Amino acid sequence: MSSKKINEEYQHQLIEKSAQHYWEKSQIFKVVEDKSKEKFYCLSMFPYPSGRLHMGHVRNYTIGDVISRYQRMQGKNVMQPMGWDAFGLPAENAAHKNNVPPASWTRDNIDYMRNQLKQLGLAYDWDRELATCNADYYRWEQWLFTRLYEKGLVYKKTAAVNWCPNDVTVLANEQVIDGKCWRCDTDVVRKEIPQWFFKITDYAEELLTELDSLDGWPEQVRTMQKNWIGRSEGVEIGFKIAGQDRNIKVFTTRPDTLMGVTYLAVAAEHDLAQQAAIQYDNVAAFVKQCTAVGTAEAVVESQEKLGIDTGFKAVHPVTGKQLPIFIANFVLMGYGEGAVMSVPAHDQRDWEFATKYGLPVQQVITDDNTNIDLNKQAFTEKGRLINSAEFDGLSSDDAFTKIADYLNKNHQGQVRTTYRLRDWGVSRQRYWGAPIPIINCDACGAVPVPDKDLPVVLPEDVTFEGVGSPIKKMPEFYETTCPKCGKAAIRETDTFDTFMESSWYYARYCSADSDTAMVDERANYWLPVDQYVGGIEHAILHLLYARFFNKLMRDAGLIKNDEPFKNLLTQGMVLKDGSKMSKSKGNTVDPQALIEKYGADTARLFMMFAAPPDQSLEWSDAGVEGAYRFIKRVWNVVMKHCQALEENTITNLNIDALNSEQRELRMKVHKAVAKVTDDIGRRYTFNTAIAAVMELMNSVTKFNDNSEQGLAVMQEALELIVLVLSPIIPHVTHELWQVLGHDENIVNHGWPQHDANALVQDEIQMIIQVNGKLRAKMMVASEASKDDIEQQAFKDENVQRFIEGMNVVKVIVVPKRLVNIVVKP
Ligand code: ANZ
Ligand code: ZN
Repeated sequence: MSSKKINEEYQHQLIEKSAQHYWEKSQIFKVVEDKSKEKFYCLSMFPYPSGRLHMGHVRNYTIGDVISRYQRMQGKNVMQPMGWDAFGLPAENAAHKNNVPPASWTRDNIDYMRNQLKQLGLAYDWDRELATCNADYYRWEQWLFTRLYEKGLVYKKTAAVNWCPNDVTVLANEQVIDGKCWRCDTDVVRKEIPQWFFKITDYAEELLTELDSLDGWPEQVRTMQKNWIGRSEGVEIGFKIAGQDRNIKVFTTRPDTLMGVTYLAVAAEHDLAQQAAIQYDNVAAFVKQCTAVGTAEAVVESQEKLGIDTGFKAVHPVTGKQLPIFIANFVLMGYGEGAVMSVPAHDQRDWEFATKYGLPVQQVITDDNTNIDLNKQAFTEKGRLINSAEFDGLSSDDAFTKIADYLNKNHQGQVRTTYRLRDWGVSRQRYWGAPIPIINCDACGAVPVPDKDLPVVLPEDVTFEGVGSPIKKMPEFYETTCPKCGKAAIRETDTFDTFMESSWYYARYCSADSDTAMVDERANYWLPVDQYVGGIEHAILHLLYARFFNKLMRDAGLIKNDEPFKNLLTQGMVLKDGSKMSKSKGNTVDPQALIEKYGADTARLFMMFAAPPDQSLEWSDAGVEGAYRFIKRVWNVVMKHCQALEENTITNLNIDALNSEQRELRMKVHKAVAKVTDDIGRRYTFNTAIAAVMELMNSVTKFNDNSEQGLAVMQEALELIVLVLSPIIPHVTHELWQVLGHDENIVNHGWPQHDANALVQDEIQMIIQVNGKLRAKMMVASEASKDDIEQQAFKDENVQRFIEGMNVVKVIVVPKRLVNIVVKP
């Protein structure tokens, strides 16, 4: 025991430095595969190296670290890695602003933030650190991309981008502010350019059905993904175009409403709309207005429904009636067929449109229990068919099949499943990203860069002059020769969407040092991630892309697991005065100042105590002070105890020799251990675990017993408190564990088991009187409260006989002796 520590004050700087130094020197968190042990892979979402950590990071990484340290104490082989999501637009913005190349800006930030993470005492295996901007990382996604190209899972097609005609450049969505360019305020337009896509739609069904197996994910996130994938069962119907020899296809989920169709509507980008635009100027103007920026679905939903008649007519497949074909701004080109059969009586959007343009509303579904008033709104529920000729009387569900069969027989329709999910466009016209490994040859077309020429390294020594990506102006980068025919050819200068890099980093950590494979055999030991921790803002895109990439890697034979993340914890936001901490609101608190003033343990304890991890956490200076005081209190109690140990004789704990106060404290200690174990291990309610230890500390502080067994009980209590707090406040507990007489490093100690025998309460006998006369005896827990004792007394049968029909005047409880019930007739 380092007796010189006794009576020293709690000095967080010294303590934290020394613990961190020890962990680093002993490489204690470095892990390798060990088949004899159960593995636990704990991953927190890696940060974008923006410059410095914010409180959201501190919260995220503390949660992951507490779980990791707890699992390690459970005897598992725990891997907890960390890295950097290092590509992205902010680095380019900084380059414009400060004239520093994105590469050096990013790497400086990484160095600073790595140091900050180390100051938080996070139990990472730093040997696995990766930065996605390094060629030894992104070369593997370039490699996979060329494999998938060969398999037909990536393809090229033209798609719209935001284009600034003044700067002559593509803009990211974030760079379009109120429809204008962020730099020059020019109106942004849409432009169609060739881009690369991943066929994520090939995996739509698996991505959807496997959600059911992810029972370690929050229901909310699974629902969000389900809606995003958006599976619809419906019928694709071909309407003949009057006077022409061709069809217009629509997709509907409600073929039961076929007889209520009164017009058709197509998207502005639809062929038919384009043809009408050639013929009529007003149609051309309307189409132009619709195809300007902002056809994102959210915009479409919110804007006023507008349309125009194309002049074309469609022929109803059952009645043969001619129906007008409109262009409508709420029909999306990217969904179904880009055309709808409109049923104003039973679809609200169609109803609003029909009402506005004076189109007929024809009811075909009814329901006896609903008061349907089609003058007010559409009736959108399913029901029973009317006004539908041979289909009258059918239920909507039966009609679905009957009408689909009818159309199928006439070669005018077939059942089809549609997904809202679109293929993933991965081309970005930005500089700071991984180059797309394609060479465009006039003769051979798009040719993937052969393995031997990978990686295609992004030039890092660049200057940002004017606008646009610097590599688009660097012939030394893009001028090359075709790998197929050897003639001069042009390298792709677009880069990958940065979601690419974050879609597989979790797998790369398993074999981060491999320079011969994307991931190797070691991944099959570690995957899937047992616990993933991160923000809810990634509930859809990042998690969906990562799940997709996992399946791509599986199908390329690289890994075996079907899903990447077994359990998902989405941490809540850090709020200040009720709103999210953010730079733009100017309400941030800098973690660095917090760590310097109070230490990492206080920061960690506050974060874990202030709220359950999945709920938002309100910043509180008083809460931080409270956390700091609590740590000091634990420190002082241990010091005081060690002083007493020096001044008194000590002995081993002898459970049979304890008096009732000693037994009582021991019971509280073991109850708390049981609760903390359940709260941390199963419920993930770290806040209630901490509250239990705080409450226990009150009893420990009051316990003043320097007898041999008193000190032994105290020693056990303090050891257990230090052990269960160690995942949360690892530095001070590292120190206190030694102060309590252990040489062994607390990190390698197992998680304590509570002593079930200690929880058994002592029982004592009490007598029950009615009006002073002995009527019964009962056994009562020695800790029982007055209320409990009273209640138990009233339950006694004999007592009930004597008070039946009487009024209870008062009840006197003499603890540990008797209860007297005073009654009157
Ligand atoms: C006729 C109908 C009648 C419809 C009715 C609905 C109710 P979900 O369920 O989301 O898949 N639709 C089809 N393609 C569209 C497109 N490109 N843009 C906008 N809307 C489109 O939606 C399927 C329904 O959305 C389809 O069923 C179609 O309208 C519309 F009482 O067809 B429905
Ligand atoms: Zn060629």
